[in-house]
Amino acid sequence: MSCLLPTTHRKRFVSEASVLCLHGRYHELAPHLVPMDYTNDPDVKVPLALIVNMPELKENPFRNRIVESFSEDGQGNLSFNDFVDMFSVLSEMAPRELKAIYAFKIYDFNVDNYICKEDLEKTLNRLTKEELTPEEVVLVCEKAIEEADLDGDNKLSFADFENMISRAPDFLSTFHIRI
Ligand SMILES: [Ca+2]
Ligand SMILES: [Ca+2]
Repeated sequence: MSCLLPTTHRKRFVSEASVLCLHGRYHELAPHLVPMDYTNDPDVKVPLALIVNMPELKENPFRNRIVESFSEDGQGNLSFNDFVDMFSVLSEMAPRELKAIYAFKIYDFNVDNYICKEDLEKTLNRLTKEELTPEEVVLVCEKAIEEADLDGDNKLSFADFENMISRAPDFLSTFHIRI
C-alpha cells in the first residue's frame, strides 16, 4: 500500500526508509486512528498509553517521561512527526548534545527547567532499579549536585547538567534505541 506521509522540516537522524517503517509501526498501534494518507492534513495523534507498550519502550523506566517530552500537546499524545522525532533522538545517530537536551527534559519531572534534588532522586531510583537504599540515593544526589552546580543555587540548570554528564560519559547510554 502506498503511503503519503505528513510533511516536515524537522531535522532527523533516521533514514527515509526508517521513517516509512516507523509509520507502519505507528499505524499498527492504532489502526482505527492512523490514516495512510495525510493529503488533507488530518489531526492525528496516538495516546501515550499505546506508545509506552512498544517493545522498545516497555522496559524503559523513563518510558512515560520520554513520550511526554516528545509530545507537542504536552498531554503525552504523539503526532506522527513527534513519534519520528522520538525515535530519531533516541537513535544511535543522534548527536550527544541533542540527547542531552532531551535527557534534561526527561529528568526534569516537575517541568520547571531545573533538575533539583527531588528530580535527581527520582532519576537515580529508576536508573539503579532501586538497588540503593534511600539514604544512599540522597547522598549520591547531594554529591552529584554539589559537584555539577556551577552557580551555587543548589539545583541544576541545563548548563550545570551538561557539566555533570561531561564527567559521566555513560550517562546518556540509556538514551539509545535501535530501530
Ligand atoms: Ca525540576
Ligand atoms: Ca545551579
